[in-house]
Amino acid sequence: MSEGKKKVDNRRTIDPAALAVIDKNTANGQIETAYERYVNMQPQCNFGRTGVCCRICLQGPCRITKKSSKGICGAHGYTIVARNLIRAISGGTGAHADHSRHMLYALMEVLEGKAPDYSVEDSEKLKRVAGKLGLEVEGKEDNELLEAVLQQAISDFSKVTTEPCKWLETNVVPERMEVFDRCNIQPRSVHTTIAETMGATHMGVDADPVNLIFQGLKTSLCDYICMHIGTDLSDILFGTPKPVYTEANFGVIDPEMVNIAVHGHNPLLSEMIVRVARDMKEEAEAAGAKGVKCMGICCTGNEVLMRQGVPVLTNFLSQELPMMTGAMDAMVVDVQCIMPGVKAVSECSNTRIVTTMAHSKIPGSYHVDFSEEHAVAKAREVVNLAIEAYKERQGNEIDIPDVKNKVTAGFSLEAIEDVLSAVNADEPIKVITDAVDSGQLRGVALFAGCNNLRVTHDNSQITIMKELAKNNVLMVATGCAAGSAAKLGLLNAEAVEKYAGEGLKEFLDTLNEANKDKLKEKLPLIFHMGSCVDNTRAYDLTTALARQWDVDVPKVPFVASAPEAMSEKAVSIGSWCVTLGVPTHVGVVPEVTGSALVDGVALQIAEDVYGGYFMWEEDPEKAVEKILAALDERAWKLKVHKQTAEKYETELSTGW
Ligand code: NFS
Ligand code: SF4
Repeated sequence: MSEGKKKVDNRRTIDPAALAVIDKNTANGQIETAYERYVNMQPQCNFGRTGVCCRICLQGPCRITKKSSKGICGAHGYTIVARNLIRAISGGTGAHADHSRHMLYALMEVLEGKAPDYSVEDSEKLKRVAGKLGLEVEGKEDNELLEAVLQQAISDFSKVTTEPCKWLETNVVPERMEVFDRCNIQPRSVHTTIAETMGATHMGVDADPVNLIFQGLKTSLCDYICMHIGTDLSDILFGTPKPVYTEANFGVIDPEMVNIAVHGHNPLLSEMIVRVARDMKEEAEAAGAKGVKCMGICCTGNEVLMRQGVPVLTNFLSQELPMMTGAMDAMVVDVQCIMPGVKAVSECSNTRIVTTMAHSKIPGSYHVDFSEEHAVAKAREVVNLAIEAYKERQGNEIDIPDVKNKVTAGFSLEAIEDVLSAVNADEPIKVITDAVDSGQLRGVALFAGCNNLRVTHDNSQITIMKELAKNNVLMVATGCAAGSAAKLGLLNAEAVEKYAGEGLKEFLDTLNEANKDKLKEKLPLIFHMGSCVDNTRAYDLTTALARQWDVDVPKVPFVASAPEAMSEKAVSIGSWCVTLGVPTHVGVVPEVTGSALVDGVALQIAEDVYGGYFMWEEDPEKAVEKILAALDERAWKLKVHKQTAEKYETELSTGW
C-alpha cells in the first residue's frame, strides 16, 4: 500500500465469525466481497445520497445544485426527492407483492390439484384467516374455505373499485381506517396502487411533494396488505410457527455433511429443500458424507428457522463469507437480497450457486427451474447438485470459525399469545399491557430490516438491543435484525441473564414459571417473529395491544427500529409503520435530506396526521435515547389518561 493512502477498512462488522473469515481472506489477498467493494466505492455521490438526482426522463440526470435549483423541466428539489422516495416505496411493495403473489399461485395450484407435493398444513390457521376476513367458516371444508380466502386475496391484489381492502380493514383498528379515509389514502388494491405510483411519478405528472408523499403512504399500505397476505398464506401452507430450538452462525457448518444454504425469501422452495434433504441421507452417505445439512441466510432462512428449526447461517451482509470456509456445497437462491457477488466468491470455493426462479438469475450459475408442479423432483435436483459438489471438495482446505450461539425462535403472534395465556388465559395480551401499566416494562420494540455497510455490520442492531434490554423494553425482531441477534447470542435465555434489566427479567421469569411444563427451554431475550414479510405479525401485536388498551395505535408504547436498513422493502415497511401510527427509528439516513420539506414531512408532519413518524439516527447510543423517549412519552400519556378515565369513570379513549 502506498504511503499516505487511506488504510482500507474492510473490517466493518462485529460478527466474530465474519471477521475471522475476512481477516484470513485479507491475509491471503484473495477474494473481493461487499466489505471491500464498499471501500472501493468511496466516495459515493452526494446528489444520489440526498435524493436530488432525477433520472426519470431521458433529459436527465438532473441534479439540484446552487447553480441549478430546478431540473430541466422545472421540477423543484422537493418534487425530485418525493418522486424518488415513493418510487422506492413502490419498488419495495412490488417485491413483497411478487413474493405473496407466488404464494397465492401456489395455493391456487394446490386447490386445483396441480401441486401434489404441497397441501394445507394448518387448517386451523385457514379457519382463523377466513373468520377474520368475515367469511362463513362453520361447516365448510378446507378447500371451500381456501378458495374463498384466495378469492379475497386476488381481490385485494387487483380490484379496481373503491371499497376497502379486506386485509387492511380486518387487521387494523377502525380508527386507522378513519384516518386513511380522511387523508384519502385508501388503496383500491395492491397492483393498481403500484401502477398509480409509477404513473404519478412519470415525467410531468405530480409535482406536489405532499400529494406525492401521500401517494407513497397509500402504496406503503399496499405493502402491508400484501405482506400480511404472504404471511397468512405461508402459515396456511406450511404451518404457524411455534417455539423451535437451534443454533446460529458459521459454526453450524459441518465439514462432514453436505452443506446447503437456502438464501432469499420464498418458503415455497426452501421448505421443500429442507424436507427433501432429510430424505436424501442415503444418497449423501453414498457420496461419503454423514448426511445433508440445510442452513439459512436472510429471510428464507428465517422462514425455515421459524417452522423447521433450521439453523441460521448468517444474515444479509455476510452472505458471501460462509463459502470461504471451503465447506459450503451449494447456495440455493430464490428472490431478493441476493448479492450477485456470491457468484464470484463461489468460483474460488467450490460452492454451487443454484438459482431457481425464472426472474432471478445470476450469469454463470446453475439454474434449476423450480415449479410447484414438480416441487419435490426439483428440490432433489438441487440437493443432488450439492452432493456432487461435496464429492469434488474432498481434500480441499476447510477452515470454519468455531462461532455459534443457541437460538430459540418461532414466535408467531399465536405462539406469543400461547405463552402469555399461561398467565392470563382469557386476555393473554393483558399480561403485556399490565406490565407496561405497572412500569415493569417500558414498552415494546420491534427490530426489523437489513444490514448496511454505511454503518458497522450488526453493531447498531446489537448495541440498541442490549441497551433496550437493560431498560426493560420487551423486544420482538424479524428479518436480518433478528439474524444479528441470533448470530451474536441474543436469542436465548442466557442473554436474559446477561442483558435484561430487573423489570424485563421479572416479566420473562413470570412467563417461564407459568410455562415450565410447556416450553422446552426458558424464553429468549428477544422474540423472533419471522422473516421480513412477517413484520405484519409484529404489527398484529401492536393492534392487539391497542385493542387491549382500547386506544388507537398512536397511543401504544410500541416503537419500530431498522438500525441497518438497506433495501427498498425496508423503505416501504418503514413507511407503513409510520402510516399505521408507529414511531420508527431508521439507523441509516435515507435519501430524502436533499429536501427540507420532504424530510420535515417524514420527521414531523407525519405525526400530526398519522401519529407515527420517522427518527433518523445513525448513532446507536443516541437512537436508544430517542426510542426510549418515544416509548416513555406514550406510556406516560397512557397512564395519565387511564387515571383520568378511572377517576371520572369514562372510557379510556374518550376525549383523547
Ligand atoms: Ni428485510 Fe432487508 Fe433482505 Fe430480509 Fe434481510 S436484507 S428489508 S431482512 S433478507 S428482506
Ligand atoms: Fe430532469 Fe425533469 Fe427529466 Fe427529471 S423529469 S430528468 S428533473 S427533466
